[in-house]
Amino acid sequence: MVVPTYNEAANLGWVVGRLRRAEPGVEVLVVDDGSPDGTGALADELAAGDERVHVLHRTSKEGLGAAYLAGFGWALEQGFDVIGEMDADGSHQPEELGRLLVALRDADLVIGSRYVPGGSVVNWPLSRQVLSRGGNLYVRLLLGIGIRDATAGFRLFRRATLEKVDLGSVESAGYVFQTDLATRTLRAGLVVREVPIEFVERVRG
Ligand SMILES: Nc1nc2c(ncn2[C@@H]2O[C@H](COP(=O)(O)OP(=O)(O)OP(=O)(O)O)[C@@H](O)[C@H]2O)c(=O)[nH]1
Ligand SMILES: [Mg+2]
Repeated sequence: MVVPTYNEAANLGWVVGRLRRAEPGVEVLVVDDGSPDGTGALADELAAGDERVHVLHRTSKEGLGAAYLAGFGWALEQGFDVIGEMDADGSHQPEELGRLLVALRDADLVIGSRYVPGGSVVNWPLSRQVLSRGGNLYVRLLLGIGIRDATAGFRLFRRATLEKVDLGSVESAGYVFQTDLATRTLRAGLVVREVPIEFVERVRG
């Protein structure tokens, strides 16, 4: 699981601990963009105490997409068969990862989705819900895709999926990276499955 961080010192230990307990076989790569709050040093401490925790330090904040591309590159190089994404702030619950793993048995990309039946968002004000649902409707119409939650960042890719979507030509550096990768996966003729998740608004940081 690739976990990008920018100023997540209040959350990282909590989330990585939960992830390691929920899925002991999963390795974690923290990709920190030189967070001024010391998240990078905290990640190093976690890695020093756990051989399944790794850290990639980047020198400046270049956006979520750029951090994921770096993380995916590392994970592909290491030879992992399944490569995932999740936020470091607790919005994506490690305890739900097991269901995503099961769904990947017959999919090339699994998205933990807020907007399929059974999915939900906890503690978002109406304005944020409208922005997120509106953004999803917009990209769905613009790109002609059927994914209900194309902006979601709790995901699992098969290694072969990342190899087929030509990561070298990805230009989206920010949050639109998620939509870009989902669309590329569909256009490569691959199977995308959405699994309902409960998304929880960050409580700290
Ligand atoms: N490495 C890196 N991580 C980032 C960057 N921007 C955001 N992140 C991380 O990406 C994940 C998602 O970002 P969030 O800030 O939670 O985005 P959000 O959920 O839309 O916003 P919040 O409501 O504040 O939680 C978090 O783990 C962030 O720490 C970045 O530029 N570089
Ligand atoms: Mg968040």
